[in-house]
Amino acid sequence: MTDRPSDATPSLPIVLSDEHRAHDPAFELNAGQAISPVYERPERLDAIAAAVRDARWPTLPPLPHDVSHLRAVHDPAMISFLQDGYDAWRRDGGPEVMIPDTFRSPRWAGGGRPSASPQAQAGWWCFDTATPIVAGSYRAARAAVDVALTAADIVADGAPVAYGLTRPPGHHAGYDYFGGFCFFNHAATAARRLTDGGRVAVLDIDVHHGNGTQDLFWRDPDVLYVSLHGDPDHEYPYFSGFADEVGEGPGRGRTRNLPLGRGTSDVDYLHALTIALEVVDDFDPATVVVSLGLDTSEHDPIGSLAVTLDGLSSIGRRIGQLQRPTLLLQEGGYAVEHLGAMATTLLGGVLTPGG
Ligand code: SP5
Ligand code: ZN
Repeated sequence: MTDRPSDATPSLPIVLSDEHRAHDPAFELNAGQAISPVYERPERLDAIAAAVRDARWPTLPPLPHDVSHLRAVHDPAMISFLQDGYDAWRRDGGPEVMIPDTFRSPRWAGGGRPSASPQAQAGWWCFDTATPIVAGSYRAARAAVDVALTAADIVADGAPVAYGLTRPPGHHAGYDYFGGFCFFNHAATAARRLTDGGRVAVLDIDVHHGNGTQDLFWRDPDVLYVSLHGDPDHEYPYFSGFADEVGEGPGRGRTRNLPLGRGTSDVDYLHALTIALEVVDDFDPATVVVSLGLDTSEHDPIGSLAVTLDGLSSIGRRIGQLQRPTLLLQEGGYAVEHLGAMATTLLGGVLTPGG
């Protein structure tokens, strides 16, 4: 399991588990595609795992963590739904892939409420059609949280940087909702845990706005949320990530959104990243959590930006130049054949910021 670190770059502990493969739905429902390709599939993480093993970075399995960490960021009733809702759906005659077709609108009189039907339960907690649930989804999602918390512990114990290979992703999941291929918000869970050691900045570089992470820390002065993403005027999740969303109450000014235009190239991306990193540095966090989406890539099948491999190297180096304890957690990125090279290139930049 554990490999010798390479001579070329400093060592990077990487936490990974095969449990993610238990989440392997046969299809997704994406807009305008009757039955679409499965973008969020096990091969994504397997590709990154193969590349980091080739790079001879040390890998280690996750340790189980108490559910109290998860309950610090998610409604216990949603955790219960994700644990038991699929079986109830199946007992009720529901098909093998659980995807709701009916969602509550908050404009229904009184806000609406879910009946006892498994259909209602699914449409109550989930906010989109592209997040299929199968028998192993809960197990995979819980394992991803353990991966994130294990990597967080390594940073809390003094490592300058650690990488959690989390799948399914997490940043679209909020306190009492999930969607966007995400079930549990492992970056938020890790950030919450890391506040034991002081202020935490979450830097979200997934191409999609991390609406769940933003919501979870919206009023929190101790956790900064800074995101670079495709402008919601064209990019999922369409309803958040606007530049004027800055947090509220004691958290006002502790949320910063930098929406980017279609086709944004390396130079424009790096310009926005410079601004984002100044905001992070001004906050003076004890720890930085990076929501590491690789779907900013020019090769990504669903992302709208055009970041190159060179760009990812620069992004990594800029993050490394912060010179702060850093926890990297995998989010999106769907160009499977490019993911390994993209991940190792970005990580190489983080480890050798002067290189
Ligand atoms: C974690 C993460 O990256 N979640 C993203 C969820 C995006 N879901 C909507 C995907 C829309 C796909 N549109 C297909 C366009 C094909 N050209
Ligand atoms: Zn994404």
